[in-house]
Formats: sequence, C-alpha cells, structure tokens
Amino acid sequence: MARLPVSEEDLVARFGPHLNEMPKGGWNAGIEVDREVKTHCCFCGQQCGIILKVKDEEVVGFEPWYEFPFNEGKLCPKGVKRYLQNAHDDRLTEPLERDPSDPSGFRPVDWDRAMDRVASEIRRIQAEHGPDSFAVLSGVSLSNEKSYLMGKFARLGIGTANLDYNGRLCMVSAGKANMAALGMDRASNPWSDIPLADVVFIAGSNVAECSPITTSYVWRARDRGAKLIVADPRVTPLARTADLFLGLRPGTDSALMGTILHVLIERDLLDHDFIENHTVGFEEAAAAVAGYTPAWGAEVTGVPAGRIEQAAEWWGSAATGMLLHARGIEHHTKGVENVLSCINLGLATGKFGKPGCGVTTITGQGNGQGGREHGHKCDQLPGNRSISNPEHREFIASVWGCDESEIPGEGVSAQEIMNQIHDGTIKGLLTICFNPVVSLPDTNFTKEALGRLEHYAAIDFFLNETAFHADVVLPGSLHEEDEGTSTSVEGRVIKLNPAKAPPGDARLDWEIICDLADRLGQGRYFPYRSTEEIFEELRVASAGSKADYAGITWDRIEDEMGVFWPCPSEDHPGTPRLYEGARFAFPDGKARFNAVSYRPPAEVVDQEYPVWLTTGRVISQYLSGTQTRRIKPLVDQYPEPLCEIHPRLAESLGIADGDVVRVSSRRGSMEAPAKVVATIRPDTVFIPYHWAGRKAANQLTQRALDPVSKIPEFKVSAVRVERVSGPRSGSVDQRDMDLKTGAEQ
Ligand SMILES: Nc1nc2c(c(=O)[nH]1)N[C@H]1C(S)=C(S)[C@@H](COP(=O)(O)OP(=O)(O)OC[C@H]3O[C@@H](n4cnc5c(=O)[nH]c(N)nc54)[C@H](O)[C@@H]3O)O[C@H]1N2
Ligand SMILES: Nc1nc2c(c(=O)[nH]1)N[C@H]1C(S)=C(S)[C@@H](COP(=O)(O)OP(=O)(O)OC[C@H]3O[C@@H](n4cnc5c(=O)[nH]c(N)nc54)[C@H](O)[C@@H]3O)O[C@H]1N2
Ligand code: SF4
Ligand SMILES: [Mo]
Repeated sequence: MARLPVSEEDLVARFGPHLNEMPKGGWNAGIEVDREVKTHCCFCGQQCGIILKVKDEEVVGFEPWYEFPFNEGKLCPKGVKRYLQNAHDDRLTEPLERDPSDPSGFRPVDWDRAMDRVASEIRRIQAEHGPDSFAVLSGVSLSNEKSYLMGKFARLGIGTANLDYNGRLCMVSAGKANMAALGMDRASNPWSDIPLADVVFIAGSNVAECSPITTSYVWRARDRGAKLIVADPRVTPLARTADLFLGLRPGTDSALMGTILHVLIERDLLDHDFIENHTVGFEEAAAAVAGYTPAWGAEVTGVPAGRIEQAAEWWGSAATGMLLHARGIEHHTKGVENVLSCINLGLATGKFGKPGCGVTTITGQGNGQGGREHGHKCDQLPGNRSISNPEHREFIASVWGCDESEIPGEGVSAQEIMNQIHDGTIKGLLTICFNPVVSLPDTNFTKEALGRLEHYAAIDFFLNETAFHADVVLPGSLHEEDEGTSTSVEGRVIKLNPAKAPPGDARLDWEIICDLADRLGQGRYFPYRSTEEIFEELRVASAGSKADYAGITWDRIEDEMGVFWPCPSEDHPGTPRLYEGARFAFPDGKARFNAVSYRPPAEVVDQEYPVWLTTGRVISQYLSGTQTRRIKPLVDQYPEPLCEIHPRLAESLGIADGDVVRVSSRRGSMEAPAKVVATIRPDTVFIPYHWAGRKAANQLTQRALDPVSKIPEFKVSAVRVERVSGPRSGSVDQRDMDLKTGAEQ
C-alpha cells in the first residue's frame, strides 16, 4: 500500500502547533517562579515527566523534563495546557450540600457537618438495607496509594462488597486476557523495545491522539525499516503512514486475528519450538480457526483477503514484532476474546520474552496500570489478588490486622452497580474520581438511576456532571496537590510530587477518606500520617503477589527515574521486560493459548438502524472532559463533538460537511455537525465522547457487557443518521452544560 505523506501543515491543522513546536524553555518561560517541581502529567497512561513552575502557590507554567527517559521532554497539547486547570474559577474549595432552593442547587456547608452526614447516611442505609446496599465507585486518575486506600476503605471502612472503579470501562478486558494467557497483567515490554521491532502491529488504538508519545517510538522502529500495520475502522493519523491498513468493520477483531492465525498455520509461519516448549493449548486454538479462511475473514471483517494474508506474512516471517492494542479492540462484549486472539498471534510466532517482541495493551488513564493492581476492583485484593481466594484473603487480613471474615466477598462491577442502583437494590453511593453520567453507556439510564439514590456523596475538585446529582460534594485534591506514585503504560512505577497545597477548604483525597473511616468507627485501620505510610503498607500487601512492589521505595523511584515492577526486594533491579526466557507466570512456566471463535457484537445493524457507530477520543480532550472542557486552548482546538462520516454515506443521506445531523439509536439521539472525511469506513460513523448533556455520545451507546471483564460495548452500536439542517450560523453550538451547575442551557 502506498504511503500517504503527512505534511507538517496537516499535523498542525489536526493537533495544533504544540506537538512539534514546544516553546523553548517551556510555557511562561521567562517568568520568575518560586519553585520548580519534577512530577508527571495528570492525564493519560503515558505519564510523561514534566516540571511544573509554581509562583505564589499556583502552578503557572511548565518546563520540559528532558532527562525523564520515557518522553525526554516531549508532551502533547493536554500536558502542555494542564497547568491552566489548577486556578480555575470552578475549583471546589468548600463542601457543598444539596439545596434545591439555591439557584446553584447547592449551599456551602462546613466539613464536620458534611462528613457526619455522609457517615450517618452510610450507616443508616446499611442498617436498613444491608451492608452491600451502599456502593463505592473509584477511579484510576488516583495514585497507587489512593487506589489501595479506596479498596481498604470500602472493605473495612464501610464494609461493603460493592466497590468498583472506572478502569472497568477501560483496562479490564486486557487485564482478564493477560492473566488468563500470560499469568500477569502488565505491558510485556518497556517502550524501548518498540524501536527494536521489525513489525509494529497496532490494533484498535489511535496512537497519535491517545498515546501521543508512543508515536515517536513507532517512528523510531520505522526509521529502522520496520513495517507498520494498523487495524482500525478509521484511518487514524498514524494509520496514514502505515504500510498496511486493515480497515475492519467495528466488532470484528477476533475474526481478523483468527484469520491471521489460520494463515500462519496454513503457511507454516509458526515457531514450533516455542509452541512446544513454552505454551499449552495450541491444538484447541488452531481448531477454533480451522474454518477461518481469508475469504471468510474478508466477508466478516470487510478487509480484503489479500491484506489479511499480507499481515500474516509480515507478522509470521519477521524476526521481531510487537502488537500494541487499546480500547478499539477491548471495548466490546468480546473484549477479552479479542485480546486473547492477539496474544495467540504472539505465542504462535514466539514473539514474547525477547527484545522487540511482545503483545501488549496501551493503558488509558494516568494510573490505568497501577490502579488495576491494588485492590479497588470488585473481585480483587491488593497485589492483583483474588478476593475469593481463601489464602489471599488470609494474607491481606494479616496485613490489615483484621479478621479474614471482616473482608467482604466479591461485589458487582461498575455498570452492574449502576444497574442495581436503578433497580433499587443499592441505595447509597460514594464516588471519587469517576464521572459516570458522561462515561457510562446509556446516559438516560444512568441519570434515572442516580435519581433513585437515597444518598449520594461525591469527592472531586470540580462539580462534574455526576456530582451534580449528589447530596454532599466533598472538595478533594488535584493531582499537583498530592504526593504518591503512579504506574505508567510500561509498568514503570513513578513518583508524583506535590507542587502546591489545595486551595481554600479543599482537602487531600486521602485525608478525606481516613477522616470518613474514623467517623464510621473504623479509624484504627487507617492510622496513616502520610501517603508514604500508605505506600509502605502497599509494599507489604503486594509482597509475593503477581504485582510485586515489595522492593520499590520512594527514594529508589526518584534515584532511578522509576522502577519497573515486579520488584520483590530492595536489591532487585526491577523488571522492564516480562517473560524473559519465555517463562510465563504460571507454575509450569508455560503460556496459555485460548481457543477463540468469532461471535458478532451485541447489537448489529438492521433496516431501522443501518449504520455502525463507534466512539472514542480526540487529542485535545480527556475522558469525560471535566478537566479539559475547562481549559480554553484545548476547547478551542476541538470545541464540540463532530460526527465523522464517509463522503459516500454522507452523499447518500444528503449530508454535506458541517451540516447538522441527528444520530439515533435504540437508547437515544443527539445532534452534531457532520465532519465528512474519507478516513472512515463508509458503513460506520464515529463520535468522540468527551461532552455532557445533549452533546453526550453515550446517549446512544448500550449497556451490553463482556461476560468475563464486564466492560461495556462502547465501540459498537447500531444507529440511524439523518440530516437536520445546514451548518449552524455560529460555528459552535454554544448551548452546553453549565459547568458550574450541571444544568443544560
Ligand atoms: N487525547 C486523549 N488521550 C487519551 C484519552 C483521552 O480521553 N483523550 N484517554 C486515555 C484513556 S483512559 C484511554 S482508555 C486511551 C484510549 O486510547 P485508544 O483506545 O487509542 O482511543 P479510542 O479513541 O477509544 O479508540 C481507539 C481506536 O479504536 C478504533 N476502533 C473503534 N472500533 C473499533 C473496532 O471494532 N476494532 C478496532 N480494531 N478498532 C476500533 C477507533 O476508530 C479509534 O481510532 O486513551 C488515553 N489517552
Ligand atoms: N462512549 C464511550 N464512553 C466511554 C469511553 C469510550 O471510548 N466511548 N471510554 C471509557 C474509558 S476508557 C474510560 S477510562 C472512562 C473514563 O470515565 P471517567 O472515569 O468517568 O472520566 P474522568 O473524566 O476521568 O472522570 C474522572 C473524574 O475524576 C476527577 N478527578 C481526576 N483526578 C482526580 C483526583 O486526583 N482526585 C479526585 N478526587 N478526583 C479526580 C475529574 O475531575 C473527573 O470529574 O470513560 C469510558 N466511557
Ligand atoms: S496527556 Fe499523556 S501524552 Fe499527553 S502529556 Fe499527558 S501523559 Fe503525556
Ligand atoms: Mo480509559
């Protein structure tokens, strides 16, 4: 396939000038500051090193941190602009209590009253409806220490089984598949392995916009002559430079990967020694794809048979290769199977445990890696231990100093918690660092559910659209105000350093949680005086586990620019590359092939809803947008959701670029300007999901879950697209959610 050139102008038009043009010396370069703090970006899982500049107790700018090895000073537009959020007018600085008579919906209230009310409502609801009728939803923009604390707080502070986290919408399909096939859940490689790969295969990841720093690693591989293969229904910016583009129909990845495995077997592009000595289950996996001929694969995926064969040839004959995947293959009712089908390709060709070889997920949220290890998942205890395993329970009880019977059992997952709120089983909710009104599928359902809660308390630094439904809002801390560790996309544990104190009466998240535990009569389990003390306990709790941090200290992290777990002792160097010597994390050391048969998505197109909808991200906005919709230069870059649509589909529907279109599904409908682009399949439309209210893409998506990982199928819905009107007179729909009150204007 011909390479499409990407001009500097194209890049600037799409990403803004800052991707390539870091102002020398950083933003606000000339100004005198009181101090500079080496820390990391608060946004995505790349966790770029950054130096924050602090003046008069505000973060006023940044400097690139060139020495930090992962990003070497590079930052994307979000990292460059993140400092603009800390002094935002909307910053919550005092606790709030719902007050329908106040125009804002809330009145300020003192900490004692707010906290006592939350504590007494938790105990009242549990007394009336049982311990699990109060649920907790947590998030992994939180540090490792806070993730650990939330798991312990829900189990011992509140005493509920129903705790889950926003990584349920993000990392869990990869997590379940990694554990099942490889025995551990972490990137198989440090990113320095990417440039050593002869083939880089990217499946369902918009690398240039969502893991921007990874782009430079991929380009370094290409500079060495590596082949780049991209599988995506959209020709993403990175895909425009690919050697082979596999423009598959949404929801068909396991068919694509299964067909590639079929071709590898047919053409004997297998690593027989590796399969025999280091894996089990190949026969079953091979049998599952026996009928997956290129012709069949082409029919199901919409990718020409020749291209699938080419992908198999390149992947199978290359000495080294890395397959990187993200939510494009994971946000599915078969997200786990999709990941397993990718891992099968790595195992079949022996691409594990060597430089430049691996199959790995690109994490999403800032602490998407660490946050999925320390026990705030509904089925998990710290160290990625199982809450249903008696030995694991005993061990954690010994660390926590409680009786094993005090630790509740397995609870339900994030979407299931919302389902149980909707059906009245769960009556009370505490959220921290999670905005389900924007981020869960089927917005109308989520809002209905929240309206049924007897008590809802939210901890955040902005009044996000979910917190707007709360009875009590507790002002917590921003990333740059707290101290702790985070684990990056590579599995590198890094140190977050505080640049300033929380403003006004806002408090550090962990102090709020420990105070609440105290008011619940459980303070003895939460005696911490600093987050470092929480980390020290986390080290002990993770010792000997599948996510072993025992040998990592804060000092080591600072000295060594991060430490890769597993790191079982202080004299252990850490483990950048997993599975060296092809030893996998099972007692027999062998990886598991998994038989994967293709099955269709939960909802398929029909006459009434004839177009596939897929959802995702744009570079300048982050997740539910609570933070980035408040940063003006990022808003200016992409102010509202646009509906990407192919010229042929647009023409058949009488739609021109900029026309307002209505997109409707069985759940709801929304309007957005059309962005007519030739870079999307003609049977598919794409809408980014970072906005709330009438601009929320999740009005259209469905609550269907992967049966194993319980991730929602954000990447496939059936919709109808209609033209509403020509372009709006003003270029942007100014009607929006009022960011202060959550009210639709
Ligand atoms: N700018 C920005 N960066 C971010 C974030 C953000 O909000 N904004 N969020 C962070 C987080 S939490 C996450 S999880 C990551 C997400 O990072 P990505 O997963 O890279 O981002 P998405 O846009 O969700 O989806 C990726 C790609 O999947 C494609 N896709 C859709 N359906 C399918 C399908 O069925 N099969 C395949 N193969 N591809 C499909 C989409 O076209 C899209 O290009 O990004 C992180 N980085
Ligand atoms: N349609 C569709 N929906 C999706 C996706 C998609 O691709 N398509 N992607 C899904 C994915 S991958 C993800 S990760 C989710 C994300 O969904 P959410 O987790 O709901 O999104 P966030 O914007 O991270 O919301 C986090 C909230 O935490 C707050 N916050 C951030 N840091 C801190 C902190 O340190 N302390 C406190 N107290 N609060 C903090 C922010 O202000 C924000 O209000 O969305 C999911 N939803
Ligand atoms: S958003 Fe991600 S890629 Fe961008 S600067 Fe922050 S950590 Fe780096
Ligand atoms: Mo995510």
